[in-house]
Amino acid sequence: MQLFFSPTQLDHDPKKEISDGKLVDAVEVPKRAEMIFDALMKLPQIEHKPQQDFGLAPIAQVHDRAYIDFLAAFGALWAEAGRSGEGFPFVWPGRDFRTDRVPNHLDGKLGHYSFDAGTPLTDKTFGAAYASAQSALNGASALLQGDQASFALCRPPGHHAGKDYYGGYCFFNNAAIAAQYFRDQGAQRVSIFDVDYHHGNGTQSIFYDRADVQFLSVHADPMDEYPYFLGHADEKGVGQGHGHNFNYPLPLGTTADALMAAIEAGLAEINSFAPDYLVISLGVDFFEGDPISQFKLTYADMPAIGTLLKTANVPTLFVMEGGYAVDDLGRNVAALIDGFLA
Ligand code: Q9C
Ligand code: ZN
Repeated sequence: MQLFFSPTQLDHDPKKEISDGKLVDAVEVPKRAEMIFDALMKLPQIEHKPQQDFGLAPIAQVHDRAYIDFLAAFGALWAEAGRSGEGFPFVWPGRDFRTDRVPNHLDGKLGHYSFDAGTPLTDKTFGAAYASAQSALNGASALLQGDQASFALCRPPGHHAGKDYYGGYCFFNNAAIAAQYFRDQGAQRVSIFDVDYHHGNGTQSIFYDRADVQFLSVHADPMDEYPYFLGHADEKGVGQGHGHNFNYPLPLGTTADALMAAIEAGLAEINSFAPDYLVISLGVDFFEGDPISQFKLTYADMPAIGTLLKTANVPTLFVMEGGYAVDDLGRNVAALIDGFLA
């Protein structure tokens, strides 16, 4: 199994984030990727090679150009405003405000292109998010060339990012970019199974009206957990996309049995859809020791999840999403992948 990761992804190195009314230490940090990389490299089946640059075009197949340009320009705009530290939005359009104009002022732009204040933006974010998306594209490319499985160690993560907004530590939607790339390279149908503690709101939104990309997500019930405003079971898709979106919200405190039952239900839908490729948006923030999450899976539960995902029996691209128990992160991901490869 090829592993894709570029050190440029480490350049997004925020020190602080806003949480619980305070500026606290950032949890989505470069060390996450280092821990996962080191643990995966210890698996005998993993190989890591230099990767290709697919450019901005496949990213622009998913994200608006103006949004991409804003992320690229952010560092200069922030410095020009004489500010230091990470950028955070603090004003958003209310329900009946206008969103058809992008404000000139930096604070207006930040609100226009985001949906939360918990996601630090730095002058290095664009480059790192670009490199993260390239890892996903390399992973997709490996499957297009015939590999049965590949692992894109994406970080910053992607599944909360929509076509023109960031949030939830996500800037470019790596899983969506990979899925779209499969389609643009001739695949007929692609499934994205989001197995992260949080609902993959960005990915759902991007494909909500499409029949060619099926989206499924197991996650903590949005009534009680971030992102709060999307991820309910009655979100089925619209227009051509109706019947191609599946949400499996689960209660806080969920353990392995219930999570695995939800994953099995999702796998049955994937099986009927018969995709050419499967993208797994993988977050291990369902781990009991995760500092921001409230599911109760243990290290010992990880291999069985990997083994279960393998039963999809479709060429599979893993795209890394969340997981914030940094010291346990590498071994949790490696144990799950070991279960998948067994
Ligand atoms: N007080 C991913 O897992 N909210 N993103 C944290 C902590 C944001 C998680 C609040 C959680 C986003 C990719
Ligand atoms: Zn998550």
